Amino acid sequence: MSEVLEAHLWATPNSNRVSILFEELGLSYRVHGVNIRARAQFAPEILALNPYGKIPIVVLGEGAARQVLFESGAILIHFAERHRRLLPTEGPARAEVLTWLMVVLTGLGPMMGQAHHWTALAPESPAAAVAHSVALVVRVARVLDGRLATQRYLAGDYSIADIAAFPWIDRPDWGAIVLEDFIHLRRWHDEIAQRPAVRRGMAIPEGARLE
Ligand SMILES: N[C@@H](CCC(=O)N[C@@H](CS)C(=O)NCC(=O)O)C(=O)O
Repeated sequence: MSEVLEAHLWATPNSNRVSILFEELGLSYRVHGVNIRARAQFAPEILALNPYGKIPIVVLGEGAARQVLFESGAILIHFAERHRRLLPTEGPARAEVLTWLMVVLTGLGPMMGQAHHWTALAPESPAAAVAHSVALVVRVARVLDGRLATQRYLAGDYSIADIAAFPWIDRPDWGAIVLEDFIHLRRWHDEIAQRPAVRRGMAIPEGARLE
């Protein structure tokens, strides 16, 4: 019997990191939808898995071997190590992937999330908050664009750094940017968007919408 693998996800960029990862690795997993617009992330059963009340969450194994993982970066690293794919196992190549993964985890996702909040979700959009959050998105987008001017992927071969970045770059409007202003980032985006596993991963959970 195959090992239990469950993912608590919604149609969000951090969830899509995990669905793309699992699709790239060819894993069989069960998806549980957590509609964050309906505040389902604060249901007791979700808080019991992740006290932070955030998705993605992954449950692996059962009984004494059951393990709950949250934080998309930790999930990406755990499964890449376990399957020895999408992350070099040692040396400078591994450090390079982790370096760009950290840029994406700490600089891209949170800044785009803040920009999306101030430009689209908040009841008010104070000019200073909009300018500050969008400037930080532009700053990191320029860094990624510069990197991709000389590299096909963010760090060596296609890796978990690319998987972490893609679902955010696929939603440029959240950061009030247009990919036409970042031609190398756009080239990278358009190539990754063609990957069958990425297409499948971006459509999970099936039917989920972030409204
Ligand atoms: N650092 C976390 C961030 C997770 C996160 O913020 N997830 C969003 C969806 S993309 C969420 O759960 N939002 C609902 C909330 O914060 O209440 C990660 O990388 O997994």
